[in-house]
Amino acid sequence: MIQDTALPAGPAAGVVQAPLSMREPLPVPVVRAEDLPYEAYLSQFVRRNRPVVIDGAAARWPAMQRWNPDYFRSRFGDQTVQVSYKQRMRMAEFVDAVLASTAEVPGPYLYRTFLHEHMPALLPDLIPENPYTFAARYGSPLMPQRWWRPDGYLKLLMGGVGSSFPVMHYDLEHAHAQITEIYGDKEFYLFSPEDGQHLYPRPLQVNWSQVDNPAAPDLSRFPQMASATPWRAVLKPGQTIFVPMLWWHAARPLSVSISVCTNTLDRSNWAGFVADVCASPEGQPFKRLLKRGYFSGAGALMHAMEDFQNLAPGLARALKFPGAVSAAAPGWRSDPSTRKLEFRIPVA
Ligand SMILES: O=C(O)CCC(=O)C(=O)O
Ligand SMILES: [Fe+2]
Repeated sequence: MIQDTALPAGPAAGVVQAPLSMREPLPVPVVRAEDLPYEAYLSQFVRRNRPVVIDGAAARWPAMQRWNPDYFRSRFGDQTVQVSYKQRMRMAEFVDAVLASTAEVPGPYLYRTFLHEHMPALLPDLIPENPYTFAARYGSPLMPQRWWRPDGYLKLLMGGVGSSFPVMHYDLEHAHAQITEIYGDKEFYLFSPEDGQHLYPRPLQVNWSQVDNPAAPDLSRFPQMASATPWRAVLKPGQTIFVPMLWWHAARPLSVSISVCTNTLDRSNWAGFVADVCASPEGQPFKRLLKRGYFSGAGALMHAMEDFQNLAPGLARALKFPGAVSAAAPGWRSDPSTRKLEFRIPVA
Protein backbone atom coordinates (compact mmCIF):
# COMPACT_ATOMS: atom_id res chain seq x y z
CA MET A 1 0.00 0.00 0.00
CA ILE A 2 1.33 3.40 -0.93
CA GLN A 3 1.27 5.94 1.81
CA ASP A 4 1.24 9.53 0.70
CA THR A 5 3.32 11.23 3.32
CA ALA A 6 3.62 14.37 1.20
CA LEU A 7 0.10 15.59 1.99
CA PRO A 8 0.20 18.25 4.70
CA ALA A 9 -2.02 17.58 7.70
CA GLY A 10 -3.17 21.20 8.09
CA PRO A 11 -2.64 24.54 6.35
CA ALA A 12 0.78 24.81 4.69
CA ALA A 13 3.47 26.42 6.81
CA GLY A 14 3.47 30.15 6.40
CA VAL A 15 -0.10 30.31 5.05
CA VAL A 16 -2.29 32.36 7.38
CA GLN A 17 -5.93 31.28 7.35
CA ALA A 18 -8.40 34.12 7.07
CA PRO A 19 -10.34 34.48 10.34
CA LEU A 20 -13.94 33.39 10.13
CA SER A 21 -16.48 36.16 9.85
CA MET A 22 -20.23 36.43 9.65
CA ARG A 23 -21.90 37.03 6.31
CA GLU A 24 -23.42 40.46 5.72
CA PRO A 25 -27.08 40.30 6.76
CA LEU A 26 -29.74 40.47 4.04
CA PRO A 27 -32.40 43.10 4.69
CA VAL A 28 -35.90 41.79 5.34
CA PRO A 29 -38.00 43.52 2.65
CA VAL A 30 -40.29 46.32 3.83
CA VAL A 31 -43.69 46.75 2.13
CA ARG A 32 -46.32 49.37 2.90
CA ALA A 33 -49.65 47.93 4.03
CA GLU A 34 -51.51 49.88 1.33
CA ASP A 35 -49.38 48.07 -1.27
CA LEU A 36 -49.96 44.62 0.23
CA PRO A 37 -53.53 43.28 0.01
CA TYR A 38 -54.15 40.30 2.28
CA GLU A 39 -54.20 37.88 -0.67
CA ALA A 40 -50.83 39.19 -1.90
CA TYR A 41 -49.41 38.80 1.61
CA LEU A 42 -50.55 35.17 1.61
CA SER A 43 -49.24 34.33 -1.85
CA GLN A 44 -45.95 36.28 -1.77
CA PHE A 45 -44.85 35.72 1.80
CA VAL A 46 -46.95 33.29 3.87
CA ARG A 47 -47.20 30.51 1.29
CA ARG A 48 -43.58 31.00 0.19
CA ASN A 49 -42.45 31.04 3.82
CA ARG A 50 -40.52 34.29 3.36
CA PRO A 51 -40.21 37.05 5.95
CA VAL A 52 -41.46 40.60 5.40
CA VAL A 53 -41.89 43.82 7.33
CA ILE A 54 -45.26 45.48 6.77
CA ASP A 55 -45.37 49.20 7.38
CA GLY A 56 -48.59 50.70 8.75
CA ALA A 57 -50.61 47.52 9.23
CA ALA A 58 -52.03 48.78 12.51
CA ALA A 59 -51.73 52.52 12.06
CA ARG A 60 -55.11 53.22 13.65
CA TRP A 61 -54.49 51.43 16.91
CA PRO A 62 -54.94 53.78 19.87
CA ALA A 63 -51.88 51.99 21.28
CA MET A 64 -49.71 53.79 18.70
CA GLN A 65 -50.49 57.10 20.42
CA ARG A 66 -50.94 55.88 23.98
CA TRP A 67 -48.42 53.20 24.79
CA ASN A 68 -45.20 54.32 26.40
CA PRO A 69 -43.46 53.38 29.65
CA ASP A 70 -45.38 55.97 31.63
CA TYR A 71 -48.75 54.66 30.39
CA PHE A 72 -47.91 51.22 31.75
CA ARG A 73 -46.56 52.55 35.02
CA SER A 74 -49.43 54.92 35.73
CA ARG A 75 -52.28 52.67 34.54
CA PHE A 76 -51.05 49.24 35.63
CA GLY A 77 -48.35 50.09 38.18
CA ASP A 78 -49.83 47.90 40.93
CA GLN A 79 -50.48 44.88 38.75
CA THR A 80 -48.09 41.97 39.08
CA VAL A 81 -47.03 40.74 35.65
CA GLN A 82 -45.32 37.59 34.46
CA VAL A 83 -42.05 38.88 33.00
CA SER A 84 -40.31 35.61 32.12
CA TYR A 85 -41.04 31.96 32.92
CA LYS A 86 -39.60 32.47 36.41
CA GLN A 87 -39.88 36.16 37.18
CA ARG A 88 -42.94 38.12 38.26
CA MET A 89 -42.79 41.83 39.06
CA ARG A 90 -45.07 44.74 39.84
CA MET A 91 -45.51 46.68 36.61
CA ALA A 92 -44.23 49.91 38.23
CA GLU A 93 -40.98 48.21 39.25
CA PHE A 94 -40.68 46.47 35.93
CA VAL A 95 -41.02 49.77 34.02
CA ASP A 96 -38.38 51.37 36.23
CA ALA A 97 -36.04 48.45 35.54
CA VAL A 98 -36.66 48.82 31.78
CA LEU A 99 -35.84 52.52 31.92
CA ALA A 100 -32.67 51.82 33.91
CA SER A 101 -31.54 49.03 31.57
CA THR A 102 -28.19 49.57 29.80
CA ALA A 103 -25.90 47.53 27.58
CA GLU A 104 -23.59 47.08 30.59
CA VAL A 105 -26.32 46.25 33.11
CA PRO A 106 -29.25 44.80 31.15
CA GLY A 107 -32.69 44.91 32.70
CA PRO A 108 -35.54 42.40 32.35
CA TYR A 109 -37.40 41.60 29.11
CA LEU A 110 -41.12 40.86 29.41
CA TYR A 111 -42.44 38.06 27.20
CA ARG A 112 -44.88 35.98 29.27
CA THR A 113 -47.88 38.29 29.63
CA PHE A 114 -50.88 37.30 27.48
CA LEU A 115 -53.34 40.10 26.91
CA HIS A 116 -56.59 38.16 27.05
CA GLU A 117 -55.66 36.40 30.24
CA HIS A 118 -53.56 38.97 32.05
CA MET A 119 -54.23 42.49 30.74
CA PRO A 120 -57.60 42.52 28.92
CA ALA A 121 -57.90 46.26 29.65
CA LEU A 122 -55.31 46.77 26.90
CA LEU A 123 -57.35 45.07 24.18
CA PRO A 124 -59.35 48.16 23.12
CA ASP A 125 -55.98 49.80 22.34
CA LEU A 126 -55.44 47.21 19.59
CA ILE A 127 -58.57 47.83 17.52
CA PRO A 128 -59.12 47.58 14.56
CA GLU A 129 -57.54 44.17 14.17
CA ASN A 130 -54.23 44.00 12.33
CA PRO A 131 -55.33 41.92 9.31
CA TYR A 132 -51.86 40.39 8.82
CA THR A 133 -52.02 38.80 12.27
CA PHE A 134 -55.27 36.98 11.58
CA ALA A 135 -55.01 33.76 13.59
CA ALA A 136 -57.12 31.91 10.94
CA ARG A 137 -57.36 28.23 11.86
CA TYR A 138 -56.49 28.81 15.52
CA GLY A 139 -59.99 30.35 15.64
CA SER A 140 -61.92 27.61 13.82
CA PRO A 141 -64.67 25.93 15.84
CA LEU A 142 -63.16 22.64 14.61
CA MET A 143 -60.07 23.33 16.70
CA PRO A 144 -60.13 21.26 19.89
CA GLN A 145 -60.33 23.48 22.97
CA ARG A 146 -56.69 22.92 23.83
CA TRP A 147 -55.50 24.55 20.60
CA TRP A 148 -58.31 27.02 20.08
CA ARG A 149 -56.74 30.49 20.19
CA PRO A 150 -58.62 33.01 18.04
CA ASP A 151 -56.37 35.67 19.56
CA GLY A 152 -53.25 33.88 18.22
CA TYR A 153 -51.69 33.95 21.72
CA LEU A 154 -51.60 37.75 21.62
CA LYS A 155 -48.91 38.82 24.07
CA LEU A 156 -47.00 41.84 25.26
CA LEU A 157 -43.25 42.30 24.78
CA MET A 158 -41.30 44.99 26.57
CA GLY A 159 -37.68 45.74 27.41
CA GLY A 160 -34.93 48.33 27.39
CA VAL A 161 -31.50 48.69 25.81
CA GLY A 162 -29.27 45.73 26.66
CA SER A 163 -32.17 43.35 27.25
CA SER A 164 -33.37 40.82 24.68
CA PHE A 165 -35.76 38.01 24.07
CA PRO A 166 -33.86 35.29 25.93
CA VAL A 167 -33.00 32.91 23.15
CA MET A 168 -32.73 32.59 19.38
CA HIS A 169 -35.43 30.07 18.51
CA TYR A 170 -38.21 29.08 16.16
CA ASP A 171 -41.80 28.84 17.36
CA LEU A 172 -43.22 25.38 17.98
CA GLU A 173 -46.21 23.81 16.20
CA HIS A 174 -44.92 25.22 12.90
CA ALA A 175 -46.65 28.48 13.90
CA HIS A 176 -46.03 31.64 11.92
CA ALA A 177 -45.44 34.72 14.09
CA GLN A 178 -46.14 38.40 13.65
CA ILE A 179 -44.67 41.06 15.92
CA THR A 180 -45.94 44.64 15.77
CA GLU A 181 -43.76 47.40 17.17
CA ILE A 182 -45.68 50.07 19.05
CA TYR A 183 -43.03 52.11 20.83
CA GLY A 184 -39.25 52.27 20.25
CA ASP A 185 -37.03 50.29 17.91
CA LYS A 186 -36.24 46.59 17.98
CA GLU A 187 -33.66 44.67 15.99
CA PHE A 188 -34.40 41.22 14.59
CA TYR A 189 -32.00 38.59 13.31
CA LEU A 190 -33.63 35.83 11.30
CA PHE A 191 -32.21 32.64 9.77
CA SER A 192 -34.02 30.37 7.35
CA PRO A 193 -34.95 26.81 8.41
CA GLU A 194 -32.21 25.44 6.11
CA ASP A 195 -29.62 27.27 8.21
CA GLY A 196 -30.67 25.36 11.33
CA GLN A 197 -27.70 23.01 10.84
CA HIS A 198 -25.36 25.98 11.41
CA LEU A 199 -27.13 27.38 14.46
CA TYR A 200 -26.27 24.87 17.19
CA PRO A 201 -29.75 23.71 18.25
CA ARG A 202 -29.87 22.57 21.87
CA PRO A 203 -29.88 18.78 22.03
CA LEU A 204 -32.91 18.59 24.33
CA GLN A 205 -34.77 21.61 22.97
CA VAL A 206 -34.13 21.59 19.27
CA ASN A 207 -36.02 24.83 18.52
CA TRP A 208 -33.61 26.78 20.76
CA SER A 209 -30.15 27.77 19.57
CA GLN A 210 -27.12 27.78 21.82
CA VAL A 211 -25.83 30.91 20.06
CA ASP A 212 -26.38 33.75 22.48
CA ASN A 213 -25.66 36.72 20.23
CA PRO A 214 -26.53 35.99 16.60
CA ALA A 215 -25.59 39.53 15.53
CA ALA A 216 -21.97 39.02 16.59
CA PRO A 217 -21.51 35.41 17.68
CA ASP A 218 -18.32 34.07 19.16
CA LEU A 219 -17.06 32.28 16.04
CA SER A 220 -14.41 30.39 17.91
CA ARG A 221 -17.24 28.69 19.84
CA PHE A 222 -19.76 28.66 17.00
CA PRO A 223 -17.69 28.47 13.77
CA GLN A 224 -20.63 27.06 11.75
CA MET A 225 -22.37 30.42 12.15
CA ALA A 226 -20.00 31.76 9.47
CA SER A 227 -21.84 29.57 6.95
CA ALA A 228 -25.30 30.86 7.88
CA THR A 229 -27.05 33.75 6.13
CA PRO A 230 -28.51 36.28 8.57
CA TRP A 231 -31.53 38.41 7.72
CA ARG A 232 -31.87 41.64 9.64
CA ALA A 233 -34.66 44.11 10.28
CA VAL A 234 -35.02 47.06 12.61
CA LEU A 235 -38.67 47.29 13.47
CA LYS A 236 -40.00 50.82 14.03
CA PRO A 237 -43.31 51.90 15.57
CA GLY A 238 -46.17 50.92 13.29
CA GLN A 239 -44.27 48.08 11.60
CA THR A 240 -45.18 44.40 11.74
CA ILE A 241 -42.65 41.68 11.02
CA PHE A 242 -43.85 38.36 9.62
CA VAL A 243 -41.65 35.53 10.90
CA PRO A 244 -42.53 32.43 8.86
CA MET A 245 -42.80 28.95 10.37
CA LEU A 246 -39.53 27.33 11.40
CA TRP A 247 -37.54 30.53 10.80
CA TRP A 248 -35.09 31.14 13.60
CA HIS A 249 -35.40 34.55 15.20
CA ALA A 250 -33.77 36.67 17.87
CA ALA A 251 -34.93 40.11 19.00
CA ARG A 252 -33.36 42.90 21.01
CA PRO A 253 -34.54 46.43 21.76
CA LEU A 254 -32.37 49.26 20.41
CA SER A 255 -34.27 51.68 22.65
CA VAL A 256 -37.07 51.16 25.17
CA SER A 257 -39.34 48.92 23.14
CA ILE A 258 -42.99 47.87 23.46
CA SER A 259 -44.60 45.46 21.01
CA VAL A 260 -47.20 42.76 20.68
CA CYS A 261 -46.79 39.30 19.20
CA THR A 262 -49.23 36.75 17.74
CA ASN A 263 -49.10 33.34 16.11
CA THR A 264 -51.05 32.26 13.04
CA LEU A 265 -52.04 28.99 11.46
CA ASP A 266 -53.53 28.42 8.01
CA ARG A 267 -53.22 25.96 5.13
CA SER A 268 -49.54 26.81 4.69
CA ASN A 269 -48.50 25.43 8.07
CA TRP A 270 -51.38 23.08 8.90
CA ALA A 271 -49.56 19.84 7.93
CA GLY A 272 -46.60 20.79 10.12
CA PHE A 273 -48.93 21.74 12.96
CA VAL A 274 -50.69 18.36 12.75
CA ALA A 275 -47.38 16.48 12.64
CA ASP A 276 -46.17 18.37 15.72
CA VAL A 277 -49.28 18.02 17.85
CA CYS A 278 -49.59 14.32 16.96
CA ALA A 279 -45.90 13.57 17.50
CA SER A 280 -46.05 13.34 21.26
CA PRO A 281 -45.68 9.72 22.38
CA GLU A 282 -48.22 10.26 25.18
CA GLY A 283 -51.48 8.27 24.94
CA GLN A 284 -52.30 4.95 23.36
CA PRO A 285 -51.35 4.34 19.72
CA PHE A 286 -55.02 3.97 18.75
CA LYS A 287 -55.93 7.33 20.31
CA ARG A 288 -53.00 8.94 18.54
CA LEU A 289 -54.22 7.53 15.26
CA LEU A 290 -57.68 8.92 15.94
CA LYS A 291 -56.21 12.31 16.78
CA ARG A 292 -54.23 12.40 13.56
CA GLY A 293 -57.31 11.33 11.63
CA TYR A 294 -59.39 14.04 13.25
CA PHE A 295 -56.87 16.80 12.51
CA SER A 296 -56.36 15.65 8.92
CA GLY A 297 -60.11 15.53 8.30
CA ALA A 298 -60.68 18.90 9.96
CA GLY A 299 -57.86 20.39 7.87
CA ALA A 300 -59.37 19.04 4.65
CA LEU A 301 -62.77 20.46 5.56
CA MET A 302 -61.31 23.86 6.46
CA HIS A 303 -59.39 23.86 3.18
CA ALA A 304 -62.55 23.15 1.20
CA MET A 305 -64.53 25.82 3.06
CA GLU A 306 -61.81 28.43 2.55
CA ASP A 307 -61.75 27.64 -1.19
CA PHE A 308 -65.54 27.92 -1.25
CA GLN A 309 -65.34 31.47 0.14
CA ASN A 310 -62.74 32.46 -2.42
CA LEU A 311 -64.46 30.83 -5.41
CA ALA A 312 -68.09 31.66 -4.69
CA PRO A 313 -68.12 34.50 -2.16
CA GLY A 314 -71.79 35.40 -2.71
CA LEU A 315 -73.02 31.86 -2.15
CA ALA A 316 -70.63 31.34 0.77
CA ARG A 317 -72.00 34.46 2.47
CA ALA A 318 -75.57 33.34 1.91
CA LEU A 319 -74.87 29.88 3.31
CA LYS A 320 -72.82 31.27 6.24
CA PHE A 321 -71.26 27.94 7.27
CA PRO A 322 -68.17 28.04 5.00
CA GLY A 323 -66.90 31.18 6.75
CA ALA A 324 -67.97 29.84 10.11
CA VAL A 325 -65.93 26.63 9.68
CA SER A 326 -62.74 28.49 8.75
CA ALA A 327 -62.64 32.13 7.72
CA ALA A 328 -60.53 32.52 4.56
CA ALA A 329 -59.63 36.13 5.39
CA PRO A 330 -60.21 38.53 8.30
CA GLY A 331 -63.42 39.84 6.70
CA TRP A 332 -65.00 36.41 6.95
CA ARG A 333 -64.54 36.01 10.67
CA SER A 334 -67.87 35.09 12.26
CA ASP A 335 -69.22 36.53 15.51
CA PRO A 336 -67.08 35.86 18.54
CA SER A 337 -67.78 32.40 19.82
CA THR A 338 -69.07 31.76 23.30
CA ARG A 339 -66.30 29.25 23.92
CA LYS A 340 -64.05 30.36 26.69
CA LEU A 341 -60.45 31.17 25.96
CA GLU A 342 -58.37 28.93 28.17
CA PHE A 343 -54.81 29.57 29.09
CA ARG A 344 -52.20 27.02 28.18
CA ILE A 345 -48.45 26.97 27.61
CA PRO A 346 -47.98 28.71 24.27
CA VAL A 347 -45.73 28.05 21.37
CA ALA A 348 -42.64 30.23 21.84
O1 LIG B 1 -39.29 39.61 21.56
C1 LIG B 1 -39.61 39.44 20.39
O2 LIG B 1 -39.88 40.35 19.65
C2 LIG B 1 -39.69 38.01 19.90
C3 LIG B 1 -40.82 37.25 20.52
C4 LIG B 1 -40.86 35.83 20.07
O3 LIG B 1 -40.17 35.43 19.20
C5 LIG B 1 -41.76 34.87 20.73
O4 LIG B 1 -42.44 35.26 21.68
O5 LIG B 1 -41.81 33.71 20.32
FE1 LIG C 1 -40.75 33.42 18.58
